[in-house]
Parts: sequence; C-alpha cells; structure tokens
Amino acid sequence: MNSNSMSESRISDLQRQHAIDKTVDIVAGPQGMPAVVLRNERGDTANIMLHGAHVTHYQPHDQAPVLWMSQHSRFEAGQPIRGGIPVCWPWFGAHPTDPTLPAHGFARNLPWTLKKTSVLPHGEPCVRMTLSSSHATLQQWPHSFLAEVTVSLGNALTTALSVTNTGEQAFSYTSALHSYFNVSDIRSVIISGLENRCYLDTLVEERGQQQGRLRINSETDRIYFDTDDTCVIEDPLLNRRIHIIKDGSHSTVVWNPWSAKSQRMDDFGDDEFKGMVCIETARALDDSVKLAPGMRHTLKVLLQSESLR
Ligand code: TA6
Repeated sequence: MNSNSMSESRISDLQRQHAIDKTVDIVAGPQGMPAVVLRNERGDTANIMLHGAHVTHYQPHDQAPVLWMSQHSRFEAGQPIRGGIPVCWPWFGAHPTDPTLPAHGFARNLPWTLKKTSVLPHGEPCVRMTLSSSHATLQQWPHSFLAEVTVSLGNALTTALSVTNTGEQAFSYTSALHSYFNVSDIRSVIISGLENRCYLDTLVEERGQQQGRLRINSETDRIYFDTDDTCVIEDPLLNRRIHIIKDGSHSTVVWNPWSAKSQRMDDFGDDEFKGMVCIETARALDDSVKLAPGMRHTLKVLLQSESLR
C-alpha cells in the first residue's frame, strides 16, 4: 500500500468519523495530506491541514481570499507550509541557542491529531486539533505539554492556540500565529493599529517608534511591543479592510521579504512579495508565556474582512 492510498483510506476514515453535513468535510489536500474544509451558512470557507494544524485558506463568500499562499509552498512531512497561518511554537524565530533546530519551533512541521469537529451555537463550524509531547518533541524541547488549535468560521475566522503544561516543571515559550494576508499590491495598502508603538527592526537590530499608519515599500521585519491592539489592513484596490483582532498577545510582527529575500527563498516566488503581508499575532522576545505545571495559555486571532463596496 503506497503512502497515498494509505492516506486515502485514512482520509475516508476521518471523513466518516468527523464530517458534518454541509459544514465540515475531511478531504485529500495538496500531496494527499488530510485537510479539513469548513463552510458556514453564508458560504464562507476555510481549509485547515492536519499538518501543522495549519490554516491554508479563508475566503468570505463575497470576497477574494483573505489569506495568502505561495504557489511554491511545500506540503511535505517535516517542512513548513508557506502561507496561511503557520503555528510558530514553542519558539518564535531562530532557536535561541541551537541553530540546528527549525526556525519558529516544531509545531508547524508535525502532524496534529483531529480531535473534534462541531457546529457552535450560531452555526459556526469548528475543528479542534491537538499535539502532545513525544519522543520527537522532547528531543527538541524537554517539556511535557498538550497543545490545541481550535478554528471556527463565523462572521470572522477565529484561530486559537492553547498550551497546557502537563509536566512537573514550569516552562516558558515564545510563539506566533504567523498570518500571511492576501493584498492587491503591497505598495498600495495601509496598516493601522500600530501608531506610536515601539518596535525592533530585526533587519538592522535597531529600535524605532511607529509614526502614523504603516506603509510598506521595502523589506520589512519589525516586532512591535506592548500592543494588544487590533490591526487593520486597508486595501483600496480590493476595496476592503481586513481586521486582525487578537487576544493573549502583546507583540505584533510585520513582515514582507521584498525582492532580494524572496529570491533567496525556494518556497517563495520572486515576485510574490507584491501580493502579501504578514501581520503576526505573537508572543515574541520578552513577551514570552510562562506556565506553571497544570497552567494553560491561549493565543487567539480573529480575522474579519469588511467589504468597502
Ligand atoms: O515574520 C517574521 C520572521 O521571523 C521573518 O524574520 C522571516 O524569517 C519569517 O518569519 C518567515 O520565517 P520562515 O521560517 O517561515 O521562513
């Protein structure tokens, strides 16, 4: 039995066990990897891969996709997907001491377990996936944990990462819901919600303070501190505003690789930077999460796209 046919029988098992008529299906996604498809009563849709508990698609019924996905993304065990909402955990960015460990942690590179599908009280389809500490994770991060990602599709797409310390020792981590947004043209969008906030420009390791709303016209990689605020991407050419509402996060990361860095990434098209921007709901650098045994923390982002027609 080849891996695809095995995944086909696995997918039909998951479909039998978890599908909900007209709102939740489990299908073969890219490279035959299992994907959960949510559809609500308005016809909005969202796709979530069990690989990395990774939201790869969100599209309101009357709009262009809200999330961006590279045409060059990998869909392979052990590799991150380029686009959507990568779950960066239990460290954000490069590992603080071991360069041999994957950037942004291991959660996005591992298969998660489909635990439960449901329809919430106002008709929102919902899926919950889990990842528990294992031999593979303990080799990279010596702590016992239960991680859960819950995604629901109402008037907004809600994505939440909850982590429980199931061990005997306290631990701390950094993380991000590293959302990639689909924009008409990066040079025409305006980002609000970060005005007057201090940030670290990681390109030059210098601190700055945001003056007014943010426009992006070159490589940008900034970690904004002490902000719980909602960010808004105003996209005049797509005639919409994307609201990025967060909870459990006090840092926001803004990233666009621009041309030179795009050319250095083999899972990112040379010109794809023009149609995307990352606004990441983070617990980055000093904004780490500390959990005593038995404690739990939730990082949540709600994405809501408002048509300006
Ligand atoms: O978005 C912030 C950032 O840390 C950037 O520095 C860039 O590396 C980006 O994440 C993408 O990281 P990745 O490991 O997914 O290529």
